Amino acid sequence: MQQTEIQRANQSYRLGITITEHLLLCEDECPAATGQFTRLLSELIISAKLISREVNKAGLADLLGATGNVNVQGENVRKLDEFANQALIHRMERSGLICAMASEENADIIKIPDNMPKGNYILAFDPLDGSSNVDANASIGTIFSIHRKIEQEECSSLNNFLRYGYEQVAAGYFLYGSSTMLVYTAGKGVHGFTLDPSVGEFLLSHRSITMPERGTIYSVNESYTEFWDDRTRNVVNYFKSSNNKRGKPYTARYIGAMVADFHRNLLYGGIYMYPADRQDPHKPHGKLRLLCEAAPLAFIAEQAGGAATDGSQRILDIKATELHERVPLFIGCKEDVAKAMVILRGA
Ligand code: AHM
Ligand code: MG
Repeated sequence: MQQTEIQRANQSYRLGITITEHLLLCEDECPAATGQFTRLLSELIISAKLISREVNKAGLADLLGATGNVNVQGENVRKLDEFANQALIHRMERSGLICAMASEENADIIKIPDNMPKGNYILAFDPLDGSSNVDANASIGTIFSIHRKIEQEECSSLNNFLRYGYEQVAAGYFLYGSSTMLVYTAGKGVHGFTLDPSVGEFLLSHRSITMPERGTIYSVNESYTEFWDDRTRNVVNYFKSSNNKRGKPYTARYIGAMVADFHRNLLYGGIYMYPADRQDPHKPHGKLRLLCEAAPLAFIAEQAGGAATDGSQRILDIKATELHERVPLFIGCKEDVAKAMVILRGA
């Protein structure tokens, strides 16, 4: 009898293939592997477990609310943003695996202290994406993107970060939702792991995730409609209309935490959009950061058979020109993203 995807996922879960076993198996398949990448992911996993623990008890431990500080993006920093950022920086700077880091919360490159060993990886992360949801107990996440250091560059060189998305070695996210999940790609498909709190391990729950060619969900903050240009309005209208290829309106779903919106669309099929906002001087290129949000999710989307564009080009083909560069983002099922692009180009 043929097993369904869900049956296979359940079986792996019960048999308990841990993320570490999975990474070691992948290492075996790659003769050039040194084990550094496995160690790097393990460090990220420990940071995420710490963050997940704090997220789970946030309401009890005075971890809700804002710190009173404003970050480089002009956004209010919440206590959990700060905790997540510190947890990641603290672990990664001691790991001996990282050359330099960039966080959504820090204006500049985060250098590894002189007395710490350095590695060959460049890490960019959004420590707590969608953190405005925290106080309402809705899903949030951590996004990460990994590049190799450029050989001839100093660790702290900005050039290590100003790269094309297609150069990423790996990318992923941790989703702190009804359960905590890790979804990642190292360029050989997309795999999902669910944290089993009873054993404290991430177990393989979603092997080789693939998106459908066309989705049924559109996710966008429609309250900004009046700030979009006509073509962007046309894109959203297409998904809402019965005259689309689906023959009926797509379902609207918007959590306001991209990791959660993206994750649902990855599994169910759909498109997430954060367009440029011509009238807000802070968002002429949308809100989302290329290096720590758009590029890593674009890598995952493509590896799962989906696509991601800024409206004129593939996200992974954009070379960053500044650390906190923002890009409009249309990401999801291949056909839906292609259709959005056709409309945005005015074709
Ligand atoms: P953040 O990283 O500061 O949380 O901002 C990114 C988030 C996305 O996760 C989310 O989709 C979007 O901002 C929501 O913004 P808006 O409230 O403008 O719709
Ligand atoms: Mg974010």
